[in-house]
Amino acid sequence: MHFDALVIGAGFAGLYQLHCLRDRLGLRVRVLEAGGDIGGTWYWNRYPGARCDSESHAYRYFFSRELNDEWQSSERYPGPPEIRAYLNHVAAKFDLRRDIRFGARVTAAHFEDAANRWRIETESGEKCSATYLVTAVGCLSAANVPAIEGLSDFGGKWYHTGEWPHEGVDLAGKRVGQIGTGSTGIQAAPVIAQSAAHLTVFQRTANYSVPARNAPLTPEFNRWVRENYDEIRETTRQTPNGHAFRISRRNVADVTPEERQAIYEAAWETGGLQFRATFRDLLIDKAANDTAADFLKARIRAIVKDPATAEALADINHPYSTKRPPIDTDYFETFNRPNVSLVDLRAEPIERITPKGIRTSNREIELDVIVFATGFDAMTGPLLKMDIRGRAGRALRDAWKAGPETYLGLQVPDFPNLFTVTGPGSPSVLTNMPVAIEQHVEWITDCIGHLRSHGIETIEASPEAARAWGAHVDEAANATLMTHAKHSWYYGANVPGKPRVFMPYAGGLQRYRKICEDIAARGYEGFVMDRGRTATVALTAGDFAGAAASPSPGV
Ligand code: NA7
Repeated sequence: MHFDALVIGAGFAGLYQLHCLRDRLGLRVRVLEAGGDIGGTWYWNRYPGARCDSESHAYRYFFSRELNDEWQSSERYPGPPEIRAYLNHVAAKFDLRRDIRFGARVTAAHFEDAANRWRIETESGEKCSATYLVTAVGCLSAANVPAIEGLSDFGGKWYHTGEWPHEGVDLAGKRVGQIGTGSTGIQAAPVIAQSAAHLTVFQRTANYSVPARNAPLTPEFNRWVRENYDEIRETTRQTPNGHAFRISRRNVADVTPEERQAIYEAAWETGGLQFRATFRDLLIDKAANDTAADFLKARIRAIVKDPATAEALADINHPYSTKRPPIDTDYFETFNRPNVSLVDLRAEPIERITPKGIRTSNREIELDVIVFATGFDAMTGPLLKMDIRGRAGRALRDAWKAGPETYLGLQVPDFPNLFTVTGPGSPSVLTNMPVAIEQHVEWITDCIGHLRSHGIETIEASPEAARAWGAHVDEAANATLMTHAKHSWYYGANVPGKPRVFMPYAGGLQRYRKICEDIAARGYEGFVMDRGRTATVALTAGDFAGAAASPSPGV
């Protein structure tokens, strides 16, 4: 069967892309989704304590005021069931389900040069073709289970948080080992500890965390959200990270140490990701960052009663927020429970998994269940899991051998009519995702609309533009302190053998939006339309609005 557009994935991105292409452009669209229902990352992430770190009033679509008015969030941060309920509401309102096939995992997508179309195949052998291929596969959807020797011999059960069984896991009375202390592990540990007989947390890298301070939302707050739709929407568009809070304009050095302490204390009480919005220079000036880092480390030492555990938890050696900053509910407090212990893997690394548990260099810890909160093959992983081939059979896996090469994170040279929503090289994971998703989906929709109204068959990134953009992505990252945390999934460092390239665009979503708009307004500069018929425009990193000159990192 042939479609105008084939969309892979039915999360926030895929649903909105379907709506835009079908209902605004009138295209024949099919969505293929590997999961059994809509939700994307929230279909899979059902681990204990799972919750979105963006606040409910911003973690939503903004394309429809009516939709905003209809939806009531129940808590400050939405949990997976509420996000799925929201997306179900969206799907029903815009009648989206009829064009989505579930349980359809795309395994291959090959571009056929002669016909200018994509040929797509699913795991079950289903085949179809499409003029445009849009990947809406999410950035954090390829689970990373580390290859620790002995896992297959383990006598208990093991789970990755990102592929948690939908029926739940009964941890009551169980000895649970949790590997990983990123955002996920920090959310999961306090909840697992409540039911497990004993929880052992295996920490390789200590992490900062700020209390989330989740709470029920009042009817007054929900009314405020309805009444201030325009302002909230505008804020998410003006900030570098797409959240509904603004980043302070002051620098750390603008205030006295006492004032600074009071500001941090107030932010700690408010809770959430906005802690990093307290000063504008936290991510660009190491001395400024040190003040936040010291404050947060002091909090850990004040909360955790056992001095050795407190020291291991506070022994953090990357600047604050240079890895994805977690927020938590009672994470550090959890280590005061009698049934929780911490294993510092820097002092005693894991040697192997045994039939009975985990053996470190010092001892064997017996376990009934191992929880891998070990993250994802981020950003490129979900794309490279599929066999995507562009012109002349060129594999994306080969094109990206040395790291992802994209133009704006939207297109790849030699892969015509392939659009990657929140692809590598776009702000994506450094933002409140739905806002970045909306921007991408709308840009892609406008672009496809332009192609159709101008009788253009194909569009692809020019190699020169992709090279220039890659240089600019580097430049934007280098203008921040994120280069101090090279051991992060932003750099692909969590997956052995993955190229070490800073993947998201750190120049800020508001700046990125402007760059994308300007490029479209200049006739899609840097893109090649109907290759062979048009000339390419050579670009350099300097063409992108001098973003590195006044860094405003989108994190
Ligand atoms: P992250 O942030 O990648 O965290 C994974 C954690 O697992 C982190 O603490 C890792 O330590 C640890 N890890 C990974 N592999 C191992 C091995 N082999 N041994 C011990 N520890 C290991 O993933 P999350 O799921 O927490 O968060 C991902 C994003 O989802 C999050 O940022 C939000 O955007 C939503 P490391 O730091 O690599 O030393």
